Amino acid sequence: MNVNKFMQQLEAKHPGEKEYLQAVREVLTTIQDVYNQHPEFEKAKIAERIVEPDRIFTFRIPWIDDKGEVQVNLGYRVQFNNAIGPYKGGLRFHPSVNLSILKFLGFEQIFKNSLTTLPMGGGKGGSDFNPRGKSDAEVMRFCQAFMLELWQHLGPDMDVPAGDIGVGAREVGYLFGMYKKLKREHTGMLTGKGLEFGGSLIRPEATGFGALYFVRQMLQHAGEDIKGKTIAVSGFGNVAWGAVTKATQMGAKVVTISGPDGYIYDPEGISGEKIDYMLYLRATCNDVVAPYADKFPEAKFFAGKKPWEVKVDIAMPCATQNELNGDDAKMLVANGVRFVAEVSNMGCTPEAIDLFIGNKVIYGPGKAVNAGGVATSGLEMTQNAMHISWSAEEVDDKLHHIMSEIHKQCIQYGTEPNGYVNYMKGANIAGFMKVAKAMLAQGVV
Ligand code: 2IT
Repeated sequence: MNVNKFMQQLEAKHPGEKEYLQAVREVLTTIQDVYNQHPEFEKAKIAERIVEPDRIFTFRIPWIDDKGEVQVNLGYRVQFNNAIGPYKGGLRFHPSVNLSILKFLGFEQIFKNSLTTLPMGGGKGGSDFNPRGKSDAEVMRFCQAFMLELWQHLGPDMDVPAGDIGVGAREVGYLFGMYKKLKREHTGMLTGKGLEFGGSLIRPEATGFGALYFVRQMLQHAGEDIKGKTIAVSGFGNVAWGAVTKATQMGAKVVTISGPDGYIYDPEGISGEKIDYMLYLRATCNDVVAPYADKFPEAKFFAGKKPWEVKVDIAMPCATQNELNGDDAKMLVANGVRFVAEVSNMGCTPEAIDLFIGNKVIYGPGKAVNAGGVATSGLEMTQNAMHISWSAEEVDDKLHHIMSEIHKQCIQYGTEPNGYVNYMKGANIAGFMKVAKAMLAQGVV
């Protein structure tokens, strides 16, 4: 496989799908050497097959708003690869959603899910619907219309969606309700459900908690302690909240959060009632973090800026793809950042990643760092299949164990001769090998 030639052909087939092409190029570039040592992969055209989804559903979602007007959104489900388990991955409801974004997310999900050690394939879906500013009744009608189209393609052993940006417990509840009615079955075909109807304890916290378990291991492996370290976090949603909560419990100091309006710098650290206030800000649904600085005067708000200009030991993007670019990386490196852990999917641009690796900053890619979310979804599937529920402690123990296993795989495949760990390479190779071997064993299908 020659990556440049391969990418030229792929680009000709899918012109303009820039996030998807970016995600594919990153994976193929890092696995190229290993791939070329396995002629059986080339012979079975594993690369050509793994970059194309098994199938994609796109559909129109008509619904009626509170004024009685008809609204039309677009819906998607990308069933990317089910070689190692049923399609698994979240639904994103956000006005920016398009096929390229869902294909990049679905592609990443294949390798992430493989890393979790659990039997889950890769998928992703969503809509350009914006839940912000909508009433509960509107969100419910939209979710029902979405599920009316998709339900026949979902099931606990077929395809198991969950939340992502814009899809939380409320949306999952409405989606589940409609599925259950249409299918006349109560099965674990969605994760992130309410605790009363099959949800798992720790699922809401899992992405952020898992990320910190992983970051602590990255530091330990480099001979450092997370206690006392300063962290810049972006975003202020569910994932950022989990990350800030666990980082603070571990004795680190989180000094930033951000929203579309700018970022907050709190030199005293975001802890205690300030973490609760993040939840309040989110619940007001105005998509702003500025009010934090009015409530806590020791903090400062920087309008229209990103938190990457602050001097910290660890940077943790927790918002969305490509939120940390080359210029941001230059500032972080100049300010002596030691670790970057992506909690958002593909949070860093390729230029930023090159700068981090080139400067020996230890960089953890989203598919390893944020895998605790989907891993706990996998644990929810297991509990549903067994018709039991585990205690918070049991789930948290399993989450710990899974994050350690992911870290181990990154070390195994990503350690360079000089001892530097290229976590991106490690995660991509480890994630890929398992899926590729499964595809080989299953023949040309
Ligand atoms: O990006 C992700 O891994 C998620 N949004 C969670 C997916 C899941 O199935 O729990």
